[in-house]
Amino acid sequence: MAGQADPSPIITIERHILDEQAFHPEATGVLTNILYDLALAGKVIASKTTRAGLAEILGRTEDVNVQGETVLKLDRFADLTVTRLTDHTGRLAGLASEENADFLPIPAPYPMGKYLLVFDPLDGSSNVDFNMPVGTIFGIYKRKREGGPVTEEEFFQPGRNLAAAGYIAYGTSTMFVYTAGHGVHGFTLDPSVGEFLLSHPNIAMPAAKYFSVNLGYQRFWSRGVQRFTEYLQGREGGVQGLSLRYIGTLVSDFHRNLLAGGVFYYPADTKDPRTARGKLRLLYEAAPLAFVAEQAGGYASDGRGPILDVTPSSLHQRTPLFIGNKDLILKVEEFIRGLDG
Ligand code: P6P
Repeated sequence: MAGQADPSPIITIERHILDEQAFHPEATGVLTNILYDLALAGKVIASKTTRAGLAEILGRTEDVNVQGETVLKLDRFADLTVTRLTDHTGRLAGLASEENADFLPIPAPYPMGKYLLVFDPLDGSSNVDFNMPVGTIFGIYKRKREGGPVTEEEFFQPGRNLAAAGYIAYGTSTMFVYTAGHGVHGFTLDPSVGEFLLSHPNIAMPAAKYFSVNLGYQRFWSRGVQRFTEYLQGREGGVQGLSLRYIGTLVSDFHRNLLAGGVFYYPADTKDPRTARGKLRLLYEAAPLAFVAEQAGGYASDGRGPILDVTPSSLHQRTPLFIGNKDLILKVEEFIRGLDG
């Protein structure tokens, strides 16, 4: 009927997170507020990434981070944005970022909270110079202890302990995707009102359409991973009809596979001693996305077992990562068990 109002409700991320809180009777609203803070950080970072070429924010700083990578101006901007929006609120006891060698305790005189934030402020940042999509990944843990100064080992928790996790994808639109243990929900930023609006409620990973891997490194993989790759390409009884899509930003490759169905993997390889255990980091990349994947009916493995069951022993520990449709990720575990011993 002409002029009939759209009956579907407009649900902002604030509204949705508050409704989510109902699932957690013990919730005090603190976790909710941390997610608000991260959504705001996403808006601020999006405002820079979508006009990086104009904002004099491209290019490199003089610094090299703990990964041995030159810190880009946008990395630093994203890291400071998340830190400055979360370190004084009394909700966190500490933050661990890809950009900093050590965790950041909450600076005096700010009050200490009961949660820990782990994050990669700008995943895929080297792609910004070429106008490719990038993202922010976050995970939120409860402290292991009540009160007192935070210690590094409080961050060494398996992903199974995550209270919430998600990412912000800065692409053709800006999306905030999160789970607090009751499904995965996606919000799209409406820049005209500056709000994230619910656009993808209860995301469930469909059957696989894509596989995402840097085939340029194929010769450096184990036999089991090479056999898995042949399987995905349809050889020797393998899967038929998968397309290869590889953006080179974990968040973007994961997000497409979450919505369209598929697997992403970055295996251990022999190309560089630094990637002998894989390139991606367990604490603030693999584990948060593994939580999202499992909540959407998928699965994430280090090639031997669930990523969510691995307890980190250092902040920047790397891990092989196989993530996406559960049937296919279980298949790579089978090939690795059978061929790599
Ligand atoms: P490669 C980006 O630098 C990143 O950390 C992830 O976002 C991405 O999945 C991976 O590295 C790409 O690595 O070796 O294929 O360029």
